[in-house]
Amino acid sequence: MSGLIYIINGPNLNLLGQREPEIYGTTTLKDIENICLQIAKKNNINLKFLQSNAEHDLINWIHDARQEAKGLIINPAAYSHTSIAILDALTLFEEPIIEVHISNIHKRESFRHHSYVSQKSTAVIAGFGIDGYEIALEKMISLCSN
Ligand code: CA2
Repeated sequence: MSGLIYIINGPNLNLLGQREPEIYGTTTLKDIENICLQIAKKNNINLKFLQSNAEHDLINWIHDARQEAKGLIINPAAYSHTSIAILDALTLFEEPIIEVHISNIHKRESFRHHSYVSQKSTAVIAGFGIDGYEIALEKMISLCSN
C-alpha cells in the first residue's frame, strides 16, 4: 500500500518516559515514532508523526490531513476530554480515524471516562500501553488497503 498516514499526539506526551512510569511506561515518544516508522517502511507507506502541546496545532494538522492523508491516528491526551474544537476538526476529516490512549482511561478518574473524540473515531484503543500505537497503525494500514 502506498499513501500517507498521520499520527497526532496531544499535550504533555513529549514528556513520555520521564514521569509516571507506572501509568505510561518508560518508552519515550521518539521511541514510539521510531517503531511506527519501521512499520511504515515495511508496509511501504509514508508517515507524519506529530506532537504539540497547543490545541490549535492539533486542529491545523487535522486540516492538513484532510488534503493528504488516507487515515489519521490520534492520541489527543487531555484534549480528548475537553475539546469540542478537535471533535469539530475531526468531523471534517472523511477517512478512518483511530483514537489511541496508552492507559485505560475507563479505569482512571471519572473525568477521563468521556472522550469527545470517540464520537468521531472509527475505533478506540486504550490500555495496551505504547503497543496501542503499533496496533492502531497495523489496523489503519489494513483499513486503508481495503
Ligand atoms: O492514556 C493516554 O494516552 C492519555 O491520552 C494520556 C493523557 C491523559 O490526559 C489522558 O487522559 C489519557 C496524558 C498524557 C500525559 O503524558 C505524560 C507524559 C509523561 C509523563 C506523564 C504523563
